[in-house]
Amino acid sequence: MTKVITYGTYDLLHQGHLNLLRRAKELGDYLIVGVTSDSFDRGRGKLNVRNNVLERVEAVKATGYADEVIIEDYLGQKIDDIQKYDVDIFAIGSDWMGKFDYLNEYCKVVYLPRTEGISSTMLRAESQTSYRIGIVGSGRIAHRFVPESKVVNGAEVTAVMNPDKEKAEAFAQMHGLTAYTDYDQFLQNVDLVYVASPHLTHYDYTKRALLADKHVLCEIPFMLSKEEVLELYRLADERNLVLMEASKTAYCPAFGHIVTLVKSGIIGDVVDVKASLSKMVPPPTRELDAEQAGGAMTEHAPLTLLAIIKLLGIDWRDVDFHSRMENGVDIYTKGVMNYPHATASFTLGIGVKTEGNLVISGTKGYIYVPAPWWLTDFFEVRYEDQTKNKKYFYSYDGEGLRYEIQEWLSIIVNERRSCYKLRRRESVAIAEIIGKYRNHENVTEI
Ligand code: C2G
Repeated sequence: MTKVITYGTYDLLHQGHLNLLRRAKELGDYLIVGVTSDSFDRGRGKLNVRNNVLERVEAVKATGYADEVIIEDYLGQKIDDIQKYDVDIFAIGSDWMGKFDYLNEYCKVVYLPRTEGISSTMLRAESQTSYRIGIVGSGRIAHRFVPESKVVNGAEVTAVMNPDKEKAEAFAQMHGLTAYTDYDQFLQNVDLVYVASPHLTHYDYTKRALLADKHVLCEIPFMLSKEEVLELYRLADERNLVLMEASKTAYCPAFGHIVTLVKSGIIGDVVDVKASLSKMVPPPTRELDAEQAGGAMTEHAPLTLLAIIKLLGIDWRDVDFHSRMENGVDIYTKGVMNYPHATASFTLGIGVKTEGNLVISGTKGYIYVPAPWWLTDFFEVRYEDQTKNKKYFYSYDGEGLRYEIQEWLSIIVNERRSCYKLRRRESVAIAEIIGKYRNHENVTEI
């Protein structure tokens, strides 16, 4: 008996898949089809898959070509499967030509002709509303946003707005967009607004975008006080709009997994969270400019507070800050937060260098996430008995902004108002702590 194996996502199963499965089946007597798991696809950068794994398995079964369906869940599994199932032929579409030659060591590799003119990507695009995204601001993060948005279905950046005409035009030319210097005009020509402008302008640009009935994704620091966040969420609610904080770590798969592992108790009760983030910035730059709300706290607190608040919650009891100041900005701030049964600290530097890691300590063990923990792709769960330690690896694709863009669009399309990965009340708590610091509450200069 000749055994054939083939793999795929089989999202929105179409004629191309049917042809492939038929041809694969014709190569032998018994066909095994490996359907990718949802997390495997996310891990290899396929973020837009519509059908979940059960639906995809059902669709493959319904074709009648598969004698057996298995789930593909990890890199390297093909080699295991071929040996485990005693496979004679590995078949795959010609779009993968050459990519699986390494399997020749285990069985025969056949590249079957791909069906032209149809693909899951095409079908997803056809059935999806496409949104015109406008970017406010043209700085570093805005530059990264454009290529990242290209891998998310339904997102098309079409416009940029900067009151500085030269900057707006240079950015637009570089990315093939329309440049605007007038915000109202810009708002009339986009569906969604990504606010990536200087800190002190976030509130105003976001508010005006909401008043113009646009969904908004706003960069960190989201808002600089609790009151501002509450007001804007209220406004978004009244107008049935999505307002989301662009705290990219919150939406990245590995960070989400840390949170769920901790919540499921693998390190016992969490007693301490220590999060650090330091990036040296050479002057002159807005990060070192007091007039532009520069400083380690406004630059880096949003991500470290995200970790603390996701892990310990919003019911902290008190917070105090210790800052080293230079020319009116904190080049280093250490904050200590107390919870009824836990404590947390964050260490932030823009003119002081320190290790930027995250350590979550519990009654049974701890989780160590090395620097740069905010671009999470690896972490380790450690115990007293080191033989129980476990390392977790993930891919962190591109600049990592694709995860938040994907989430933003999915909330809009599915008519939800907020996202469990970063709840509104958590955004409010983060802004509240930043607001306290800016009001000089419990701040000691060192
Ligand atoms: N296919 C095809 N013609 C199309 C579209 C897809 O022949 N128009 C084939 C692909 O070449 C692949 C199979 O159908 O052999 C499944 O395609 P996808 O669902 O896109 O999955 P893919 O990402 O190619 O899975 O481990 C996963 C596999 O390595 C690849």
